[in-house]
Formats: sequence, structure tokens, C-alpha cells
Amino acid sequence: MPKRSAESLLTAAQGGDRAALARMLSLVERGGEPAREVGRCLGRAGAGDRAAKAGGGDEGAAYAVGLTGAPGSGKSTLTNALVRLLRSRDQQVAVLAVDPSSPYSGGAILGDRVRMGDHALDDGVFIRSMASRGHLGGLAVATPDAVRVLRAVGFDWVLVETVGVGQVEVEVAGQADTTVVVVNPGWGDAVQAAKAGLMEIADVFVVNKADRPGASETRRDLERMLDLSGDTAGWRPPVVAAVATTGDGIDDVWTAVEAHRAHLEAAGELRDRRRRRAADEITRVIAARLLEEARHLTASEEAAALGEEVADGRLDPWSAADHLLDRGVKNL
Ligand SMILES: Nc1nc2c(ncn2[C@@H]2O[C@H](COP(=O)(O)OP(=O)(O)O)[C@@H](O)[C@H]2O)c(=O)[nH]1
Ligand SMILES: [Mg+2]
Repeated sequence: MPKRSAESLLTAAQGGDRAALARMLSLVERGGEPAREVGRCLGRAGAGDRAAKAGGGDEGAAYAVGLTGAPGSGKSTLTNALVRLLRSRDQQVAVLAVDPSSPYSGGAILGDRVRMGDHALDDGVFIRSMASRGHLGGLAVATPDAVRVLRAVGFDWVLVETVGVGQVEVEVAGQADTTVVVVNPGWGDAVQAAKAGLMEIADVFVVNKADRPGASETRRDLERMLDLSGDTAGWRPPVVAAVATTGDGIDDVWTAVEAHRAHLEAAGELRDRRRRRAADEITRVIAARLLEEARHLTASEEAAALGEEVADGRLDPWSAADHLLDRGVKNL
């Protein structure tokens, strides 16, 4: 650990020091006490902001857009195109590329870096890949922290690209303010999207690679599934066709994202969503710490002896647990 406090890192990052920003994100990613200190520091800074704004809403803070979909569907290419569009409007944009399975393997992330290389020298863009393996509580905890860091540093937009459609990734994408689900023509005829739980989290569908045959069929399939999905709280996810490689349809994708944002803000839903997400996050943090404590409690010799008794049928597991819990929980 360097001597620099989370506060001084934050001040530097807010002043445009990208190394300080990267350092903060590394701390957040690694977890533990340093990550908590970063979180607390952001909380204090946020409290100051709120006081200064005299009760102003949080709608002005960076807006998070999640992009999810099967590997190869074109999320990175689309993200790159969106970054280009946002930069043309003079917006500050950060990209988090989350890879839950392979934090150190180069493949996907290196490829992403190359594809996003257009922006490598642009000050208004910050691109960062995030790992999660081995992280207590997983990226479900780390990603919102990272988004908060980027928010505090003053980015207008945070684009969060997840690498696949596993359960954790869907969860991460669902934590964004607006979630974009990317599918391809014939990509498992949209049914796969439903199977992966994407219908529930999608605010916008993009049928990318619309230069390939079958795009209109896939759009129609998605619209049919949306017809069946009933109550959508006043928002029906638009289905937008795009060709990320040429930029065709990118304006329409962004128009759909902005329409969703306007919908959330008009209805006061943005705050409600963020509040619900915060409650989920707190639950997850508590669950992770309780699990850690449970592992700690059951690692003792006493626990091993009790385990033997349970295995032999001389004791029931509930009594064994009571016995260990009576020792008191220490590390919370
Ligand atoms: N034909 C076509 N290819 C695309 C399009 N968008 C992306 N690709 C290609 O699809 C491949 C995977 O794209 P990538 O953005 O890495 O997908 P990701 O895994 O979802 O991030 C790359 O070779 C892209 O050039 C598109 O709209 N049309
Ligand atoms: Mg990618």
C-alpha cells in the first residue's frame, strides 16, 4: 500500500490524473479494507456534494449504461461506436469491460483494447477492464463501486460491457440505469435471450449485425416476445437494428437509450431504481460478510469435532451451529 490516502487519490483523479483513477479502481477491484476506504471516501465526497446542492437530485450524476449479450455479438464494437458518438457531443465517457471468467487471460480484453484503440489518446475517454475472480462477493460488489468512482470523478456516462450472458454478467448488466441487450440475426431466434433472463433486464434491444440476413425476423421475434411479456411499468423496450462496424443505426441506439433515461427521470423511476439497487447491494455486502464469518467459525478444531459428532449421528447440525454461533461472531 502506498502512503496516498483515498482522499488524495480522489482529488488527483478529479483533477484529471488518470493514474490515480486507475489506482482507485484497482483498490476497489481487489476488495478488502482499502476498497472500503475508497467507498467511504466517495460517500463523504458525495455527502459534501449533496450539501452544496442543497437537496438537489442525483439525476445529474454519471449515468450508467450496461451492454450485455452473447460473446461475439458485437458489444465492444458497439461500445466503441457509442463512445465515438458521445465524444462528438463533447461528453466525457468511461468504459468498464467486465470479464468475470478470465481476469488475466489476454484474449477478449486485448481484442477489446484494439477495437477501442481509436480512443486511446483521447482525454475525454477512460477505458478499463475489470476482473472479478477470487474477489469476495464477486463483481456484483466491485462493479457498482467502480461506477461510483467514475461518477465521483465526473464522467457523464459510464458504459459497462459484460463479456457473456452468464448469471453474474446478467446481474451486472441489470445494475445499470439503462440495460442494452445485444442480439444478432438468428442468434438462437431470440429464445436464447429469453432463456438467459435477458427479457427481464432489457430496456433496449439492439439487433446488431443487421447487415446479415435474418435481422427483420429477429426483430419480429423479439417484438412478439415483448407482446407476451405483459406489464412493463410504462416502458416497452424498443428494438433497434444496427451495424456497429459501419455505424449504421448507432444514432438510433443512442436515441433509444436517451428515451429510456428520459422515461426514468420523468417518472421519478431513476431514483427508485437506484434506491432498489442500493438496497440489493447492501444485502449482498452483508451476505458476503456473513458467509466469510461462517467460514471462519467452521474452520476451528471445535467445529471439526462437532462435525464428527454430526456425521456419527450423535448431534444434529442445528445444535452444532448454535454451539458455534454462541461463541460470537468476530469479524463483522
Ligand atoms: N458483419 C458485422 N460484423 C460485426 C458487427 N459488429 C461487430 N462485428 C464483428 O463481430 C466480431 C465480434 O465483435 P465484438 O465487438 O468483439 O463482440 P463482443 O464479443 O460482443 O464484444 C468482430 O469481428 C466484429 O468486427 C456488425 O454490425 N456487422
Ligand atoms: Mg467484447
